This record gives sequence, C-alpha cells and structure tokens, in this order.
Amino acid sequence: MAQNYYQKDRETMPVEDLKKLQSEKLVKQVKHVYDNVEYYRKLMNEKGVKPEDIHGIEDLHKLPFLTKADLRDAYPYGLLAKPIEDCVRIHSTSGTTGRRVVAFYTQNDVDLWEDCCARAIVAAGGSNKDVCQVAYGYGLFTGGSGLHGGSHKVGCLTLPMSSGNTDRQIQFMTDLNATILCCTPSYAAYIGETLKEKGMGPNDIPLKAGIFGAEPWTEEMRRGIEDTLGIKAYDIYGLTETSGPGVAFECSEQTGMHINEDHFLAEIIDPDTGEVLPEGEKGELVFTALDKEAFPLLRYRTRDICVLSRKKCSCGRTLIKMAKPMGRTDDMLIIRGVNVFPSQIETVLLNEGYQPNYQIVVDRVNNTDTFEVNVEMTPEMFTDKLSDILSMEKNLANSMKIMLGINPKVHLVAPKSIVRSEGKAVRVIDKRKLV
Ligand code: DLL
Repeated sequence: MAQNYYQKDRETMPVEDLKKLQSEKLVKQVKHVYDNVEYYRKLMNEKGVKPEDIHGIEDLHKLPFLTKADLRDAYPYGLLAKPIEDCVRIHSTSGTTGRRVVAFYTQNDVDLWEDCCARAIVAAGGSNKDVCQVAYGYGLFTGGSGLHGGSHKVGCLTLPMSSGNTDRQIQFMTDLNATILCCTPSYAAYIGETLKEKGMGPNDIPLKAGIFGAEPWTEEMRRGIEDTLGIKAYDIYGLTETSGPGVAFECSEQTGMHINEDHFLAEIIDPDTGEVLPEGEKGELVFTALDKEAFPLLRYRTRDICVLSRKKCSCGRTLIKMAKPMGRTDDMLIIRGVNVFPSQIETVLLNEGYQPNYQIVVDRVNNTDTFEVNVEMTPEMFTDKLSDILSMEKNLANSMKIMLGINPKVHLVAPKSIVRSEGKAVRVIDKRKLV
C-alpha cells in the first residue's frame, strides 16, 4: 500500500537525527520551564539539578518527575509557563473523580497539536477528498477539538457532530458520504449496533476508516467494529496533560501507535522505583513535551502501563511505537489480592461470543471483596429460561477464572440494559472507594 505522510521529513527522520533534534529541544525546554514555572523550578532545586546540567536526552533522567498530584497542587495556574495574554485556549478532564486537570495552549501549541492529529488522519488514509465525521465530545474534552483541528489541516470536509444523537450521526454519515469516523471505540461499537437494528450493514454506509481512542479497547473489539462498520479501525492515544489526542497514532500496520517523538519524548519507568527501563520492558509511560509553550510538562507520569518498541515498521515511519496501554497504575483493580484489568474481562467476553457491554461491580462485605460482572446477553442468545441462563453464567465465570485467576459472580442481563456511553464507557463501579 502506498504510504502517505502529513509531515514526511519528521515522520520518517533517521533515528539519529531525531535524537539530535530531541536533545536540542530538550535543552531549550528545560530552560523555558526553569525560568517560567516556579513550581517546577523548586522541584529541580530540591533535586539539585540546574538547566546547565541538561546537555541532551542522555541527561533526561536527572530531571524530577511530575505527577497528577503536582497538577492538583498547582491547580489552576501553578504550572503555566506563559503569560495569560499569550494563551488562547484551555481544555480539561471531566473531573468526575475529583482530579480535574486544566491544560493551557498558546496558538502555537494548538497548531502543533493539530499537526499531530493530522498525521493520524493521513496515516489512516485520509486526504482532502475525505469527509471526516468527528463524533468525539466537543468542549472541555480534547477529543472533539483535536481531531477537528487535524481534519481541517488535512483539508477534509469536517462534520463537527460531537458525540450523541446516534440517529443523526447515521443520517449525516450516509447523506454527506462521511468516509472517516472519529470517536471513542465504545461509541463506534454503539453506532454499529444501532445500524444493525435499523437493518443496515457495512454496505449501506460510506465509511472506510475510523480513528478511535481515549479509552482502552482490545484487538477483539477492533475486529468487531471493523466488521460491523466495514472499515479499518485505527487507534489514537493522548491525554489532556499533553494537549490531547495525537501523542501517538496507528499506521497501516496496526501493530501499535507511533509516538510523535519530535514533540513528545517517551520513557518507560518502573512505577514503584522510578527507575528508567530499557526498550521492550513493561512499565509506566512518562512524557516530556518538547515544544509545548503554555503547559510544558517535563517527565510527566501518565500512569498508563505500556511497552515501547523501535522495531522497523513497514509504513516507513521511524517514530517509536507504543503498544496499546495495558491498563493504568491507578485503575488496575486489586480484588482479593489479584490484579484485574477490565480489558481482560472484555477479551473473555469477545472470545465467548458476547459484546463488550459489561460492568464490573466491586464491593467489600465482611472484610472480603465481592466481584460481580454484569454482562448483556446479545439478542441472538437472549432467553428467559432460568436453567439456560444459569449454565451460561457458569461457563462465563469459568472462562474469567481461567483468565484472571479469580472467580467472579457473573450476572447475565437483558440486551441493551447497561447504560450506553456517548463518550468513555463506565466499566467499573468500585464501591470500596466510598468506605
Ligand atoms: O482521552 C485524549 C484523547 C481523546 C485520546 C481522543 C484519544 C482520542 P484524557 O481524557 O485526559 O484524554 O484521558 C487520557 O485516557 O492516560 C489513557 O489512560 C486513556 N487513553 C487515551 N487514549 C487511549 C487509547 C484523552 N488509545 C487517558 N487506548 C490516558 C487506551 C487510552 N487508553
């Protein structure tokens, strides 16, 4: 397949040149942060490191980490590195768990962020001939604005739908010949379900590609979405703290996401000790933003567990790849002492012929954790015969036990009874946190 790039010189740069570029940018960025962000200057002083000690990326390990707790401490303006007059935008996380993050952007920050998203769209086969339907939420969330800006840069006809109103999404998609869909994977799956209900299939919609991210999703889920929508589904990664989507994106090989390394320097660390791990080892992903002006986080701990690889990619990009995040250091559930990732439950469900419509409920009764998984039956398997339901529940619980090493109580529930999400799906209800 012929490859297209949005910024070929950067995306296919020889690794040695890339590292040189990163080094030059890092030296400048550390000085910018030290001079303008009192909060980080203090952290550097405490660690006994000065901008003059940083000569290139080989010195990165000398810098202190920045964590979500620092962001909370410094809320709202404590990490701002530019005067308000130079800032044009904020975005923020939803803060539903009380951990609101506010990120600031200069016009240049917005520009570079949109370039990153444009790279993702072009890697997914997009060009100015495409109609790009952006069904990520607009507003404080970065998904809508990021892909919207990227779509403009590529020159696509952009449909700024935002999330929700699924019937209207499908109508615009078909009436206006949308060829690229951008939304969360769970919303893509829901659009697929709704299409099916309308008696429509992949041949009734013009889509060819989807750019899905903002939440964990499995390879099995990818295949499900690709089949129901008749598209190629590409992953995209990012977080509010680093601008939003577009920190990393998938190419035609679909074997991990290329990190836009000319803008974001990635490290993997041991989450317990902070030690930097060699390429190929699993650990916490840490980013240093090399160009961000207004909110230039250095060595920011994402809490995403991940692996990096610089294996040669058939797409010709030299940018290092990150695997799909395997969970977060903070959303990994520990149930009766066992580590459980929601993605493992999803894998079991898809392997067993269920849809990934489920909710994990964890509680603590008499000092013992309870672990329940509510799973929707598909319309095909729906039955009200109790003995059949009990046997299906038992089978599913067994498969989960094999995958997780811990026995859940599975409840099968009626199709469509678990509330659908137009943004990120709520997969876990952990009642233990309320104690
Ligand atoms: O979710 C930004 C985004 C928007 C990414 C649209 C992709 C597409 P936050 O709301 O700050 O930002 O959440 C960031 O979401 O640390 C990951 O844990 C998770 N996440 C983001 N993308 C992926 C992905 C946006 N492709 C947090 N796979 C991150 C798995 C993802 N998890």
